[in-house]
Amino acid sequence: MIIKTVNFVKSAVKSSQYPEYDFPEIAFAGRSNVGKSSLINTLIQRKDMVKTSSKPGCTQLINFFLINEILSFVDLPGFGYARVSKKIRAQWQPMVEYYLSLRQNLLGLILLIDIRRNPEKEEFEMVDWLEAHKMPYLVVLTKSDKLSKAKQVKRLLSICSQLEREKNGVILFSSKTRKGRDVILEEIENLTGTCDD
Ligand SMILES: Nc1nc2c(ncn2[C@@H]2O[C@H](COP(=O)(O)OP(=O)(O)OP(=O)(O)O)[C@@H](O)[C@H]2O)c(=O)[nH]1
Ligand SMILES: [Mg+2]
Repeated sequence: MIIKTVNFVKSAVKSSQYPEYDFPEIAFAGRSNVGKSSLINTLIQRKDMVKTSSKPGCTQLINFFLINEILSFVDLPGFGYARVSKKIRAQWQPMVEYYLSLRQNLLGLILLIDIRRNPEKEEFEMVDWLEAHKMPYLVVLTKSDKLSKAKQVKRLLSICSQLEREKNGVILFSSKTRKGRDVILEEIENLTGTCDD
């Protein structure tokens, strides 16, 4: 898939604020600071279309982007960041849960996991939810540039076995080197049936 145009559509907290279009939609989810916004920037080849930060908790709203005027990407607020206040955390969880359960045009989800961390309760819960709802998903291991090639493979196999997932459903990625970008775009194209011509 070649990305020709990218438009930021809007930010939303509740369902009445979601864009009304029904283009196929792909959501990006994962722990805070895992690299969701950086992954989207890498896919769309814009340095800072989506705001990123070294401090966790950067994305606090659901952000919608329209790709090639036919496909929607959604940057979700990250889960599992302990340092935000209880009140904010209490708002985030339902925000993401409502989105996942309400959004009719959601076709698939990309679950990001830092290659150096093992999946925890939140990731297992997300996978259980996706399986229960038969929602197609891809697991992307981010920040692979932080490890040697040999370690990357070791971590890939370990995370696959923890998630009981086949190797080809888990992708090594780095927003620094852009490793994995083409594979992810191909998977999105397969899932949504969108292409550039
Ligand atoms: N080395 C390396 N750093 C990365 C990579 N991806 C993201 N980062 C860094 O990790 C930090 C967090 O990245 P973001 O993309 O803002 O993470 P996020 O998941 O959107 O975070 P929240 O919006 O807080 O949920 C930033 O400092 C990024 O530069 C990567 O592939 N390699
Ligand atoms: Mg973000």
